[in-house]
Amino acid sequence: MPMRTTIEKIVAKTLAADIHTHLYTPEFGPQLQLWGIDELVTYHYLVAEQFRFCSLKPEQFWAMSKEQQADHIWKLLFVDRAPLSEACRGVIAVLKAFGLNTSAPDLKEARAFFRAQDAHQHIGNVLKLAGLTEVVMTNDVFDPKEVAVWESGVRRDPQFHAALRIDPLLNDPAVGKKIAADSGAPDEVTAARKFLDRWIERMKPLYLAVSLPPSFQYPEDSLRGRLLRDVIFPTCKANNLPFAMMIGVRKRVNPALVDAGDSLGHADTSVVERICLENPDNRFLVTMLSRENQHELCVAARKFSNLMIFGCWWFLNNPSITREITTERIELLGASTIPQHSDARILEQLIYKWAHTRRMMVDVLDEAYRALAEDGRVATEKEIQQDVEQMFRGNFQQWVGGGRRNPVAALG
Ligand code: RAT
Ligand code: ZN
Repeated sequence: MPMRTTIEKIVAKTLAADIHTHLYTPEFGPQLQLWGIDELVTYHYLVAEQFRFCSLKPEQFWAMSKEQQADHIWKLLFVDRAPLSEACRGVIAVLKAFGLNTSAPDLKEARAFFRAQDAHQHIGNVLKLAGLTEVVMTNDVFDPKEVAVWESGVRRDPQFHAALRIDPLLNDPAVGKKIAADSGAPDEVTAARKFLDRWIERMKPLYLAVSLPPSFQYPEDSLRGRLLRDVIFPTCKANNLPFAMMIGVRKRVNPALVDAGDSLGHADTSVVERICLENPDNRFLVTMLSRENQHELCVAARKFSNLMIFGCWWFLNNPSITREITTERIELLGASTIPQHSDARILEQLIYKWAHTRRMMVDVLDEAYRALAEDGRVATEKEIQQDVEQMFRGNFQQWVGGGRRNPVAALG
């Protein structure tokens, strides 16, 4: 069988684990568990794009109901013109996957289709279509909607893992003070430690996570610096949990756009190196948002085997860029990376985001194994299978599975 056909077959049939999503099960309630055509079409990536093609003011857009927003975006981005962007093509790919009209003049047919689905069965179908074994949620313990669900003792779906997300604690000094005041603890550090211990016990997360600005520094004489050193790293170590750092987001550069108003910036990769060096017994999962950080991050992972790079995050999740970054990672790190996560916020996005990842992986691996063959070694089908399994699921399982791991000893 020609090599590309073998790679296509393996990539298509190898199941993946999705290490970072914003998805929930129905038990979390309709405000958190998003699915269906109106949510798909009003995805915040598309909210940002529709402002490129009309003169609506943000306040006029937000004044519309969800259905009105979806109708408006559908007409503007999908009917009046070809839906060219990555986020637009994603909606088209989802419609196609369910046999729905991708050139529909309106959303009637799609609405009827999604309304007719049983929520639990639909989740199963979507995971199957996306080729996934499991997904990791993003559980914000500072969101009262989530807190209420967790405190009610929510039933855990084994395919949906928790990740304890702590952005407000690390990015807003007022939050640390409030936790201390609420708990009567003498200081933020003591209060935060107790707070996290309680949530780890309740949530049983696979990892702790934070998103950080490009200006992120460590060590630093700030509350964030102290919390990282005295609370986060020791807590993760004591509980044998990785710490995920998602670095490079500039929040609300255009606040009126809400979630669609965030941007990115080049961050300092030496901070990641320092953290890995000073905490050799901790495991770190790192993704960076700026394309300009990617090469440095690969080199950092060659130096520190407690660093696992994951995903082409958010604005990077476009085929031209994922291809470049994944090629670079494989050239520098072999299969010792987690090439992609979906970041899906709406259930059915799993279908297109993973289809696009698989398409990209075939191209990247085809080139990599072809180069290897030209240099004198034809990889066997078994070897290709092993690499794809490691990148799609093995690195995830070992990294979050509690075991100290070393995918490939530091490469020098
Ligand atoms: O990709 C996104 O949807 C962003 O809005 C963020 O949620 C980002 O992925 C994050 O996890 O902070
Ligand atoms: Zn995310």
